Amino acid sequence: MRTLFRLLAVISLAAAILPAQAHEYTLGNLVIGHPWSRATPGGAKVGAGYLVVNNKGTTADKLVSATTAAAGRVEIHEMAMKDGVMTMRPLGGGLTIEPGKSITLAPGGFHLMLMELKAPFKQGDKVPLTLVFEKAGKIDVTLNVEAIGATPSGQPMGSHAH
Ligand SMILES: [Cu+2]
Repeated sequence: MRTLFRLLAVISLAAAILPAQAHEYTLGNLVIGHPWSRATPGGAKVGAGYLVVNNKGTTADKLVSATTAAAGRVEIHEMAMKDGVMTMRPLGGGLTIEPGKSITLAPGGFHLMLMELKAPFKQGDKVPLTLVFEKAGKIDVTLNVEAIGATPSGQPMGSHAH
């Protein structure tokens, strides 16, 4: 009884120490780190999805698509400077993750574009998202919705011209 009590105390302590928003998923050789999104301003019909995929395997894999009940469709986008202007384009062929490498989807770079949002994202929301990889298959993850303008990398956010 006493041991059980102590165990429970340890578990609740661990839960208190771990940052609430750190979460990761493993799918075969892929490790998906901290999927997150930003709260959307009122009336916005698009949101974004950010995460890190680390390929611990020996062959390349590819993020080919994603779906969510929270949006009509999801596109994989790349954002880059072109002639001094931030532009964005869908990556029709998906996003390759080389073996031993990781790719980061983050503000100002690659991101998932959630189109036709059913409702605005509010800080603290948990948005279910299914990622589809060419080889590893499908996995359900949760996007943690953070504040509008949240930038974990500390980089200023580029304009998101949709
Ligand atoms: Cu986009």
